[in-house]
Amino acid sequence: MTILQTRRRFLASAASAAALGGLSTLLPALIPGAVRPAWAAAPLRLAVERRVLEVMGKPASVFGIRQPDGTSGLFLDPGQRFLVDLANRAGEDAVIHWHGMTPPYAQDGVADANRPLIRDGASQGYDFEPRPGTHWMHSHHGLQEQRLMAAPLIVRTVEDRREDAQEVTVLLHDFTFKDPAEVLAGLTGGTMDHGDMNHGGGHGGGHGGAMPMMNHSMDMKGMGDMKGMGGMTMAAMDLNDVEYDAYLANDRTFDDPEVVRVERGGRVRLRLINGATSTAFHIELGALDGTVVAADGNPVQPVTGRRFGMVMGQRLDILVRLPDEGGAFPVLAQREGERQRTGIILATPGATVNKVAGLADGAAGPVDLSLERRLTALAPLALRPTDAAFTIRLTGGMAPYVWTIDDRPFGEHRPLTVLKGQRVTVTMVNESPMAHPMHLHGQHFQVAALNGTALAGAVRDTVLVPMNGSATIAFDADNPGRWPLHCHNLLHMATGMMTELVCEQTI
Ligand SMILES: [Cu+2]
Repeated sequence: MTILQTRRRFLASAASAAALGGLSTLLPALIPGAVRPAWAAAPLRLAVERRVLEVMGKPASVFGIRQPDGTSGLFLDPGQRFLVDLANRAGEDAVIHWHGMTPPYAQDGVADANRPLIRDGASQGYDFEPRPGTHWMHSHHGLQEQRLMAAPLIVRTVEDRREDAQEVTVLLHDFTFKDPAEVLAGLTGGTMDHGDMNHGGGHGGGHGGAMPMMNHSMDMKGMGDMKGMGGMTMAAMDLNDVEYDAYLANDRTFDDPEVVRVERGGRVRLRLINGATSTAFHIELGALDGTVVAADGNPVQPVTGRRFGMVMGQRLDILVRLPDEGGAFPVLAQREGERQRTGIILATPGATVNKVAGLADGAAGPVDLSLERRLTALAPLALRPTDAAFTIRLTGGMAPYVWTIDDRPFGEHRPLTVLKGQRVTVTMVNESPMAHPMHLHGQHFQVAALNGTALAGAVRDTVLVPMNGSATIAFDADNPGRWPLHCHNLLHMATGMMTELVCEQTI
């Protein structure tokens, strides 16, 4: 570990953190009803609310993040500012993280010593320059994300407007009728004290399956033999922690899927968001050829194919062209290691829309790095020497169900401390028995190495670190603050797999 911190700098950063924290006291000026100059743009209004969703014919109480007209999430036009008033009507305290945005630290939507939760009934204002691309928003508190406290956050560019493609946004999710806290307790054996990580559940409208896959404890006995095997058989047994009741695409299953009307011969830009808490998906385009044009909102050199992996937290923008003769074209998302799938259907006028089975004929393999290796950023990092290089180990396991970084759960973590302006690399070595989608807040990074092989990969904010594998990310630390670096498997994060990148303001 490289630590270039001095006491003086630490004090300076503490002062700046206090100043950043103080920003929240300025934010209520954006709340509706507050006095603001007549020339100022009105903030967009979003509310965190409860809603009833019907899943497989049964009602379920979930959350939503909606505009007054019912639109889920936000769609910003080129040049539009992220000027938002967020009202919490969830019936409990909450905080919403703007996943993919790189706002000032105080507005990132994570609660900590400097940034309080939004109390039930209270509002919070946000005002920053949004980052273009396909992003999303979700709770960063307790297990609320498992109850769909999540929505798209799309920031369009002038180029998007020019490309003459219909925009189709799909938010994927894994759904359980169970109280998420019960699901987690089933994994931990109920022995863990989850502290305040247990908020937000307990409102399911039914009593579905969601059985934790306790065969993992059996798998773990073979752990010592797993290294170096690299075999699909062992890997396949360790892909999923939880059996969910349903997999959703824009809140729906293939029992009653969303059918999007598209034009014969038309172009569609799929904005796909893996908003599942604990499920990686294979996107399957069937008869359509797809071209990946952005990863986590950042343009990449075009990569064509019909099958693309996406881990939790990640986004892919895929361009497809409908045939001139038209038809109905499912866009499938199949759960890794399994047969379950969800998705939407693109249909041209008059097309016959056949039922799509919720189970594929065969099980999918694991989501691996095959797409990641093919991706190259259109706007890569400049070449320059590294100032601070860190290596962290992804640790923990199923029995007990505790996931950690360098064998330390969040709270006992050792922050990675850098100075603003430094070129930083972080190598994440997975020594645990599962894959982890690792997400960094506050800045995007370029994928610089996979399993020890250097590459100039995609610019992203979430990267898969496979079992027995490693990933190196590189970025220029340009956003002062304490930024979470964590696994985007919610259950892994909730049991400890999180640390912080502390970017200190230089004097
Ligand atoms: Cu994980």
